[in-house]
Amino acid sequence: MGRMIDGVWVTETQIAADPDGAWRRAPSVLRDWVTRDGTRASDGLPGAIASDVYPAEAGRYHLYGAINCPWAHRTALVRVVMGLEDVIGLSTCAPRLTDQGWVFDAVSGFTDHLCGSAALHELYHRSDPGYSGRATTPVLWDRHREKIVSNESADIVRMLATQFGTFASQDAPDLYPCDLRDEIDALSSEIHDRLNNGVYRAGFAGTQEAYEGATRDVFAMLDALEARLGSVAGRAGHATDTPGPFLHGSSLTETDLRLFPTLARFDVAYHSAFKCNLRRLTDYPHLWGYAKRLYRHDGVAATADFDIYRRGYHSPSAKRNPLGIVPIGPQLDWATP
Ligand SMILES: N[C@@H](CCC(=O)N[C@@H](CS)C(=O)NCC(=O)O)C(=O)O
Repeated sequence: MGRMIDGVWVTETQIAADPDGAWRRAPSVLRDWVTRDGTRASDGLPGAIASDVYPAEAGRYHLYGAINCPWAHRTALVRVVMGLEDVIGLSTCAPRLTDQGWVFDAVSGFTDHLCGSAALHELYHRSDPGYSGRATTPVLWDRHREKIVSNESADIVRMLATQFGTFASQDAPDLYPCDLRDEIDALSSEIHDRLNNGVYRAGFAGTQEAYEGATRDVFAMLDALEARLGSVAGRAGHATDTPGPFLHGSSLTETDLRLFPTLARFDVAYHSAFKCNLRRLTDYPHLWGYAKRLYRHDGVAATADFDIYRRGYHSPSAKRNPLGIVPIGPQLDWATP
């Protein structure tokens, strides 16, 4: 692993926990926007944090991700669910972090077929030769200006869900409908803090106390989601009396696509590699059924690779898995309803 300092890659040997033992995710710093017409005022986007805006165009933008990265996964999911595969290109880094961070590897088929980079940090440098910060996936790249538009997955999800409507498939869902926006924002943010990022706080914790706090958060959130999916009461205030099949009722939304990557990795990776082991996803009947339903949604299965998750999260790590031994299970049946 490493980071960029003044445009130069510097290797690091360990992920640092804070002195209190808690692990804190560094905030994303590249947060410009693609908007429908290239203007700042665009429906669906949060306040004007962007210093620059770009117009939505077919063939102009390219996503960089990694199969094992859950943040990249959510952007890949929105891309397929909206039918934007021919509009926004995709290059995938090799599914392992090296001392050069994320790298490409032609031999195993993970190439940057747009810019021909050997490592993702080269793109950060190309975008801004003075960049300082982490070189994370996902990245939304503008081919015209040769710049990174954004390296924040939540923003990329929102842009793809709301600003590319002209180019999306005719039956693309409205992933951020006006009447559910407050509810979507509130639930997505809670899931982010307690679960999406909670598993990392558990896995990278530097003390017993920090680990226990994070793990209890993870399971409190899973318990709440199980109850929500299983009862009408969980959706109080929403104008439907039919539970599910999605978190906000009958239609698929951003929140579902932000949750799925964490559920997909839970039993094969987080349960053992991050010690999130009070329960398994398969112990939650509603959540497990819901996760499998999402998996069967058009295009979703092709974005998931459980074997890569299992091997990636159990790769050698001085702190968590010094011998690099990879568990052989569990074997899960995602395909059967
Ligand atoms: N806030 C970012 C976080 C992305 C992130 O942490 N990605 C991880 C991979 S799962 C990464 O690239 N880590 C490398 C690093 O931190 O140097 C987002 O949601 O887009």
